[in-house]
Amino acid sequence: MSRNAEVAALFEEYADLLEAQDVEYKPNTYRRAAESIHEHPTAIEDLASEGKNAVEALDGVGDAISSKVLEYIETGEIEELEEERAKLPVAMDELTSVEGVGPKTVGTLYHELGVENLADLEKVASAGEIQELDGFGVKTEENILGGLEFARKARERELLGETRPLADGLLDYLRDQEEIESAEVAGSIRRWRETSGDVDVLVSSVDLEGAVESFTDFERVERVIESGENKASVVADGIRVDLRVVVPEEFGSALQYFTGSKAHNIRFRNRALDRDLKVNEYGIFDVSDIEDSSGQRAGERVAGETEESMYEALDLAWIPPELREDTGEIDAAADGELPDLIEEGDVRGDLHTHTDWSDGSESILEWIASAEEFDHEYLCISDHATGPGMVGGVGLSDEELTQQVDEIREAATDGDIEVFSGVEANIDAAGGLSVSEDVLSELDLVIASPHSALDMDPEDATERLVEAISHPETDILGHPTGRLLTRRPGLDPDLGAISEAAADHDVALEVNANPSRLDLWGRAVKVAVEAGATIAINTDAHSKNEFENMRYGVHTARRGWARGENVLNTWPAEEVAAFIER
Ligand code: DGT
Ligand code: CA
Ligand code: CA
Ligand code: ZN
Repeated sequence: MSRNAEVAALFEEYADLLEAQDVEYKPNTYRRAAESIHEHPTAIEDLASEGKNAVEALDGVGDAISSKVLEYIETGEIEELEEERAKLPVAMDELTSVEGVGPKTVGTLYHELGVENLADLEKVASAGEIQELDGFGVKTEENILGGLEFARKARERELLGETRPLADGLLDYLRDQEEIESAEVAGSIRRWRETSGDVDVLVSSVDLEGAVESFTDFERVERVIESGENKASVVADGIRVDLRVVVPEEFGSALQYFTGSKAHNIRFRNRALDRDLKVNEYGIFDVSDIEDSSGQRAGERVAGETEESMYEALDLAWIPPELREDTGEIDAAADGELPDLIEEGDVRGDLHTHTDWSDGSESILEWIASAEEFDHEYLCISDHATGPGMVGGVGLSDEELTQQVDEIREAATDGDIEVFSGVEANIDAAGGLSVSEDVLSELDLVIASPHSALDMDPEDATERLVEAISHPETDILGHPTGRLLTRRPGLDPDLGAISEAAADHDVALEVNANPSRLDLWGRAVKVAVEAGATIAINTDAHSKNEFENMRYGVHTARRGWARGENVLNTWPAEEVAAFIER
């Protein structure tokens, strides 16, 4: 594991501390460096061991910052950061995680009210002390209280982008153990829900205790919370993981039960009761001959070894875990009307990506090669345009965009892959786009995304997004709500209204596959698909490894009942070209 994220977080903190004290320019310099270090594929400690020049070669990293990197790797501390921390001794990361609280607010709240952490913030906000401050008002205080509530709930859940890789690593390890016959992740992660309370893992074995022991021996386990003869709970990578071990004959029934969701299981169980069957984690039992049906394992067992047998016993087709949210999947399975869901292998390209022309890490040529390596048939380069929400000179001007189109078209002639030249334009508060019509019409593909004013009320947000969709040049509405999971809620538009507008204007609605966004999400995708809108699943990749995030988008679209044909980037390149031309 490289230490890039750790070093980047320190520079972020440093930038915030400076900004809180009204230092100009410098904060953005440090933020840019933090991002560049974070995104860089080489471990920062390896670069540091090569010497100062190797660190300084990173984008946005100059003399002062590279010295601090070396200082930190060598001594474990950055003196200037320690000085700033002493001037402003606050839990910066914690406080700024509250929507509506930026570094400057943190500075003011510390100096005026002595707020150092979330508990302090909660106290002064509920006591009405914030609205009394100069430049703050009742509305600001309300926003902070709302942000606190959201942050409190969010802190209890982990991103799928953290839990899924942990589960994958654990499953690989468990499946290698001699005494373990099969292993699966269950719970919300198997359903690909965007956040999870914990990781639930199920294994089958005839040696229950041996399997529990293998589990607690997993190298990423930091702490064993409890361990019994057929179950255990541990903390691994800072995340709670629950294990259940069952005998092989019960694997299917236990998997069905522990996959959930709870609402799905309740409907499943009620359907069983209608048929005089009893369902539990040990199987399905025929209780038609038994008068007192309360006995735990009474009745003849009719299913349980496989999950398919469980559904079959209730005259149902096997239901993909992503659909198990009680939104009509049981009726659809009974009627043979489950959708033929999109699969990871259906995806042919990625239509929202960034190069080093804005805040991505690779040049146009490198980026095209990376997409080819990833076996994409096509790629859209859609760097940020300047405009509302873009800070620190990240976005491209009209003139730069015009230059970039030429470079992309030139670069694209060499490779085997179709390259669309695009832009990610910013949607302003009124729904207008931050790029001139002339330039937009020169580009192959226009993504319109909200990056600012993300706390407007639902009616205004709907109007704003419908306006952006109605723009004649818009092809894709990018991360439609701008939400950041566990960090900020984003816009809350009328999903039916934006879906209808998208269908009318031949604009695709994005499922942004970045695991911090997953925007749109399952329920929203279902609304969009039902309204006849087209979906685009894009990674918004800024560096090569982020191409891998496509799978989170695909499974999110599956949660929205999307078929391959509903998704623009499963279509052949010519059909995509035709869609964005009209
Ligand atoms: P999470 O962890 O909050 O993201 O959500 P889940 O769905 O993973 O829930 P969790 O970990 O509490 O339980 C895992 C699964 O076990 C759940 O999806 C369904 C099943 N389950 C747990 N408790 C009950 C229950 O009381 N009744 C039924 N029918 N199923 C349950
Ligand atoms: Ca769970
Ligand atoms: Ca659990
Ligand atoms: Zn964006």
